[in-house]
This record gives sequence, structure tokens and C-alpha cells, in this order.
Amino acid sequence: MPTRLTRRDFAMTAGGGALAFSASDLTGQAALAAADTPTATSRSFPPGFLWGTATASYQIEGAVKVDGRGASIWDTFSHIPGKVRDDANGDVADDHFHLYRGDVGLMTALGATSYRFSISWPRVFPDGRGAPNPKGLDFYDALVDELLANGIEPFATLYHWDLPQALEDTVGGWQSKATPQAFAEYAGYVAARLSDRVKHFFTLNEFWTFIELGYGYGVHAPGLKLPPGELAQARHHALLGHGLAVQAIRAAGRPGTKVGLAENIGVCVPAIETPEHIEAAKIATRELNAGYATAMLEGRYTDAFLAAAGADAPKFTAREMQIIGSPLDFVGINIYNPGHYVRATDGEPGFAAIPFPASFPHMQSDWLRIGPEALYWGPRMLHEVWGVDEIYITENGTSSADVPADDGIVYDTDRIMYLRNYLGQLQRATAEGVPVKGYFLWSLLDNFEWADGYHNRFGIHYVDYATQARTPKLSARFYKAVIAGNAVV
Ligand code: GBH
Repeated sequence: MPTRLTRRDFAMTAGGGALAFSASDLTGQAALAAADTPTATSRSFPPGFLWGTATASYQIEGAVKVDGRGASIWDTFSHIPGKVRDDANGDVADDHFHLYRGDVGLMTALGATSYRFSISWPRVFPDGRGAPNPKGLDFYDALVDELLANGIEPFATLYHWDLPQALEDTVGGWQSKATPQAFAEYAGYVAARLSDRVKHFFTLNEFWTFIELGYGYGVHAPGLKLPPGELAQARHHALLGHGLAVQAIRAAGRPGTKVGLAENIGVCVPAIETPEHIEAAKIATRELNAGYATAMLEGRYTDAFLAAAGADAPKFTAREMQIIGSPLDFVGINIYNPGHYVRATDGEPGFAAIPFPASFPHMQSDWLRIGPEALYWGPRMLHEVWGVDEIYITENGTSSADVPADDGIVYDTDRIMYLRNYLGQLQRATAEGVPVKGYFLWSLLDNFEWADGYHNRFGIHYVDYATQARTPKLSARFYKAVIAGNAVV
């Protein structure tokens, strides 16, 4: 049942209590050594709010042929000339597979209390299914131990797009129901092995992106351009993989294991914050996310979604929709930009999405539009439309045209501007009682940015790819002050 927060509820739950801040210098990192002293402000987050960074396996690990890892569709795709900017690939990336201890040290220097990483499916099941690779989880075992030894809570994503190539070759990847089945087996195996230490598992990351860009537009692996009906079926199989994995993780995980998803919902922002436009944005939230988030959070495709798809609608059974709608413990949302500004209209459907004016501001990439209020409305909509009570911002950040200055530091004031304004809106949400429990900044390090290769740098640590040296950018120092103060600074 959707729940509705009233102003009174907000008032009763608002406030993070007194700001208990002690300026501590936790860092061993030279460039972060200067401790900026946050002052107590009304811009604080609730006590116990988790602060971390996020990464994904193929974007940072490298070591693609180590310890029996199988190939993924991104290994194959990135090695096809012309698919990735500068024909870059993830063969080495940040070499995090070998440098993870130092990278956890960067997190410790920030004062981070959590970390979101993803597990490479083909490390664990080189053929996607069948026999697990005995060494497949060793790296993640060691990483998790290192995190916990440093007081950092691990959050694991099971699928951040590196599908085992064998599944693409043998069954057509997400085009087949065999892939969701295999994904669930892998998910259960990982949960059995790691849930003694990892309490939060995300099933799949950004359904929209890997399905639409990978199987529809052909710009991400596996590079297909399926016709609408087949694309709809691939979408449905990704949802089914999620639902089956939720059940497998529950069955195999220790008591207390929590499972959720990480989706880049299209955040519907009311163009004007008045009741009629807010109501319109809620209707829009359900309908404009009907292919993914709505289906998983409600266990159904909306009537409007099926009507619009017509003959190209996915084929599904009632049992499958029940699996897809398996209850979740929490929901993660990746928010970089506003999805749509929405206004109320008379009659059905009650909303209109307003096209973005050409002058709408953006960061380095065109798609990275600057709409900080997306970080307010995204979680508020999750809570009010679907009653979600445990919300994480699983990604937020930006790439910038980062160039080290003479002293070696990147003075990325544009990234700080972006983060400060988005965090300000997130703080507004928590102060009003929207149950956001943590925030993961994308990303810890500059890394392999998919089809954009290494050109777009999203890290708060600069990576010199020739030497693998990591240097905190000014934004790392900013984020450290945010974490230390548990407040927007
Ligand atoms: C996330 O995607 C990913 O989860 C993460 O791996 C990635 O590194 C990060 O954000 C930064 O991009 O140029 O028209 O093809 C964010 C959503 C959707 C943003 C696809 C880039 C490409 C649009 N992404 N989009 S287009």
C-alpha cells in the first residue's frame, strides 16, 4: 500500500538531533591531511547516516585473466574496434584487484563508513553457470575482510553489467530465461559465502541502462539492436532475474541478510512545488518507470504500459509477476540528473513531462543535467508512491574536465558545486523524515566509464593510469568534511 507522509509526520520525524561532532583527523593521506572543521549547522543528516563511495567490478578491477576468471560481454565488446572511445578497455583499469588495500586506505582517509562494490559474475562462474570457480570469491573475501577491519560496511551488487560471455554465446544473454535462472544460482552461491559479513545485497544495477543501451541501442555490450517485442522480452527477463535472485539470496543468506535493487529511476520532479503538480509527479513516477521500478515494486505492469506496448508487450505469467514483485528490504536509486520535469494536466493521465529546454544546464556530458532537487524528489517519491522505508542513494556524482594543477591537485570546484547542491536537497529529504539511510558517491576513483572509456573521470581521487597513482581531488577533501560533520558543508 502506498503510504502518504503528511506535514505532521514530517514535523514529528524531522531533525537529526544534536550534532555530535568531534574534529578528528583520521587520515594518513598527505593531501587529505588538512582537517577542515565543519561547524554545527541546520544542514545535518540523521545520526548513523552511512557515507560511502561506489564502484563496479569491470570499471576498476582489471586482472581480467587472473585466477580463472571467465570473459564477460564487456571484455568482448570493448575489444571490438570503434565501440569504446579511444578503443579503451578494462584489461587493467585501476588495477584495483591488486591495489585494493590502498584503495580501502583512501576510504579510511575519507572517514567513510560504507562502500558499495560489485562482484564480477564471470570470476565466480566463468561459464555463467555450472561449476563455480574455486578461487572466484577469494578476492571479494579479502576485500570484505579489509573493509570490515577498517570499520567500513560492505554493500555488494551482484550484477553491474559484466555478464559472462558464455551465457551470451550459448543462450543469447538476457534474451533467454536461462540467464535469470543462472543469475539466481550465482546470487544464492554468493549469499551463502559472503552473508556472514555482507548484510546488504543489491541484485542488478540500472536495469534501464544495460537493457536499453545493450540490447536496444547497441552502444553498450553486447551491442544489439533488438526489435521492440524482443527488447520487451529481454527487459522482462532482467526483472525475472532480479526476482529469482531475491528469493535465492533469502534462501541461502544467513538470518538478517537484506536484499534490494539499484535502479536509475527516472526522477519525476514537479515543475512547481504545489499540491497539484506534486500529485502529477507521483502519477508520472509510476507510469514513466513502468517497465522497471514499478513492475518490481508492485509486481505488475501498469495497464497504460501494456496498452502502449500493444503487440510488442512482454509475454509473462502471473507466477512470474509474483516473483518479480518479491518483497524487498530496501531500495537503492542512482541519481545523477532529473529524469523529467512534470506538470499537472486536466483529465487522463493527469500529468505531462516537459521537454528540457536546450539551455538547461549540464555538467561535462549532455545527459548529466544539473537538477539538484532530483535528490530530494527521488527518495520522497519512493517513500510516498511505494512506501519504501529503507532507501539508499546508491550513486550520485559527476565527471569533470579534471586537470592536475602544478601542485598535483585537481581543483574540481565544479564537482564540489554539483555535490554540495545535490546533498543539500538530500538533506532536505532526510530532515522531512524521508527514510534515506545512506549515500554512495560515484566514484571512489576515476575509472573505465563504459563507452566513454577513460575520457570521463568520475572519481574524487585522480588516477594517473600510467603509474596507477591515486591523488585526492579537492572534492575528496570536501567529501571528508561532509562525512566528518554529517552535514552539508
Ligand atoms: C551509472 O550510469 C552507472 O551505474 C555507472 O557504472 C557509471 O559509471 C555512472 O553512472 C556514470 O555514468 O550518452 O546517451 O548513451 C548512469 C546512467 C545511463 C549515464 C547511460 C550515461 C549514457 C547516455 N547512465 N548514459 S548516452
